[in-house]
Amino acid sequence: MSILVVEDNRETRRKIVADLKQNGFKDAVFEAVDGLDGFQKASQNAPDVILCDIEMPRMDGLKFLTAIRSRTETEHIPVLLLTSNTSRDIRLKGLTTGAHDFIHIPYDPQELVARAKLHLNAKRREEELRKRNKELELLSHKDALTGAFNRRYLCHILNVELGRAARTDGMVSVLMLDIDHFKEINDRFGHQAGDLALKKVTAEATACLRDYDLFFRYGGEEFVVMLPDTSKREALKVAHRLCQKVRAIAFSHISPDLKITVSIGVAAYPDNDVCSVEELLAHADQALYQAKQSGRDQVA
Ligand code: GH3
Ligand code: MG
Ligand code: MG
Ligand code: MG
Ligand code: MG
Repeated sequence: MSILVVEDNRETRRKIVADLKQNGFKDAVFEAVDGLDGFQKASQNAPDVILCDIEMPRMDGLKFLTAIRSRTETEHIPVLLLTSNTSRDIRLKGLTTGAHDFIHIPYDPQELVARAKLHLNAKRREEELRKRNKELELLSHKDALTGAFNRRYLCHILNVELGRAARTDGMVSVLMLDIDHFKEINDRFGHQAGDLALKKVTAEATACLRDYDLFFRYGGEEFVVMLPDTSKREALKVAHRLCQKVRAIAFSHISPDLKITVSIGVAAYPDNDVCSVEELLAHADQALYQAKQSGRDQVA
């Protein structure tokens, strides 16, 4: 945790820094001599709390605040404005520009430290929440068993991708995979072996796709691959490669007889003349049905 003190009055600045250092912020206090200096230091170090004077040369406290709030790296940092005989007008401007608090100069050292700690803790809690929200958001996109993205995320992201392709005259392809005779695999080797097969297929497929291709668990033993910027020709190649990869998966620790294969249906925008996610997936599903009808372990 670090505090930045932005104050052009040398005496006030030194005193604040000394008070903070004596009260739990020993190696964590930085100083800046005016708004511009403060803005540069805040941009470099992203301190946890900023104490900032209002009247300063080069860049005053309100301009400093505006600048801090306009950058993603610094927008959440609590700023406490130092006010001496500041007008009500300026104080209101400070609040509406994003100041968290005011400290009246001359200040009470204990109160100054207490306020700094209050805002530090609040910021820490906020950061924790933001982090957890991000983790939850990511989790809400994933399937619990395989770690693949889930169907909800597929609908969202494929819609985004299809929109982009339509706007930019681009392409997007999808593969729909279904494990062949999976019911038999469960029946012969047990449900746990079936679960493992689902995880293995996910791991193998994810490993052989490009970074910007996404792998989804669509339902039970069905998966979808989204291939941005990919023609149907290219998508067919990817599908054949996936078929081969799955065929080669060994489950020797379960049984040498456990082998899995997949059937894959391919569809592409604009090839299939589709306007919606539903239509694109329906085409892939029809192709998958053909692959199944033609004997499984193949691409259509
Ligand atoms: P096909 O080649 O026509 O696709 O035959 P299939 O047996 O794979 O298809 P079917 O739809 O008859 O059976 C799918 C099976 O997948 C049935 C279901 O119990 C199993 N399944 C679905 N989700 C899971 C899961 O999470 N774990 C396990 N182990 N099995 C699952
Ligand atoms: Mg000043
Ligand atoms: Mg199925
Ligand atoms: Mg089926
Ligand atoms: Mg199946």
